[in-house]
Amino acid sequence: MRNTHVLMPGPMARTIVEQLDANFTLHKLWEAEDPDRLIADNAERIEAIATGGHRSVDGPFMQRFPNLKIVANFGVGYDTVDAAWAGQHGIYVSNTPDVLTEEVADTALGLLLMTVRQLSESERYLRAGRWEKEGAFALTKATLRNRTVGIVGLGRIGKAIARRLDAFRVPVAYHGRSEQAGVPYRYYDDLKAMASDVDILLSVAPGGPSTHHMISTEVLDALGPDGILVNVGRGSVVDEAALIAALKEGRLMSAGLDVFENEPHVPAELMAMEHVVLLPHVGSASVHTRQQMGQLVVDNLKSYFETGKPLTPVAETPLRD
Ligand code: NAP
Ligand code: 8YV
Repeated sequence: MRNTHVLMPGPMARTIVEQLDANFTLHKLWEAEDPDRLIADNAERIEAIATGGHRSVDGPFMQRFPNLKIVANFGVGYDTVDAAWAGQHGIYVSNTPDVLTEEVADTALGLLLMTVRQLSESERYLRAGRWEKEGAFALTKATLRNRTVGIVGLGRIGKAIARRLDAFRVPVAYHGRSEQAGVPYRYYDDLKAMASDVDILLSVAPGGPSTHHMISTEVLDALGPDGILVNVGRGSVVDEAALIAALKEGRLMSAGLDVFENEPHVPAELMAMEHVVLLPHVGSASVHTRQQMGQLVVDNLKSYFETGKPLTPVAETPLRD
């Protein structure tokens, strides 16, 4: 494999870089003085791309490498890779499912509780010395008691979130393109109908054209003035301008967001809202889980070049015989 050339467009975790450096001929595009020259000089040789999901790996980019065989994505979400184009051109795309599921579900529950009970705001109140000077923090209007959560995208992570909510004795409903077998939760084929019936909408749906702005003004208005939106999926799923307007106008009570439309930019209007909880895309961000994700990126590449098959190809590029 030492003669196999791998392109890394942007920086990735040290363990990935070290292992790829040890096993392959690795080209670090972001370190090149002249990236276009590096690509032109090595285009024929490059057979794999390892990407952290921060740079778009689209058709025109992949097309520059005539012998490209596989794109290994760090992250279960691969909306920055044009997997459909890759599939049509016989190129595998792999992602990092399962190894992050429980971590992201933990984060989702943390964010849900922080939002419902205004825990960030109440901690800031204490740290500002206001508890001593002004007395107890105001009672929160929201609660998880007698409330229902509607999950958008009951996949691997959605199911792990639902299991946690079962333990909290919070009823769960869900929306997706198809009904899931063997789950006890109520299915809605219509997102707006689910939003009207639940108190909290929790999105863990993937990004990409099919989910773009799926959580719209209409859906937020169906959730209503006592409603709360939590998003740990992708920022593009929510119409962020519509969300800001709904929060400002009191048509929605609050939001807890780990993901944004234009990361790492977070709109100033959201920053100014004390009760809204904003996290910097930390769903999977523990040393333990990021190491497992990084190892799976390396193992996908090694498996492909040893056996002809990656370990975890995405749906658009299924295993071939
Ligand atoms: P998964 O198992 O593939 O689940 C995705 C779910 O979304 C499925 O239930 C799917 O159901 C549903 N879905 C897909 N397209 C849809 C559409 N157009 N409309 C409605 N529902 C749709 O993926 P996962 O492992 O749970 O990960 C889910 C997503 O979480 C990732 O794609 C990523 O974007 C995000 N994520 C975020 C973080 C973070 O740090 N915040 C970390 C990891 C993952 P149907 O096929 O039935 O529609
Ligand atoms: C990562 C994620 O932080 O797996 C995903 O889809 O969103 C996160 O686990 C991200 O992919 C790293 O770029």
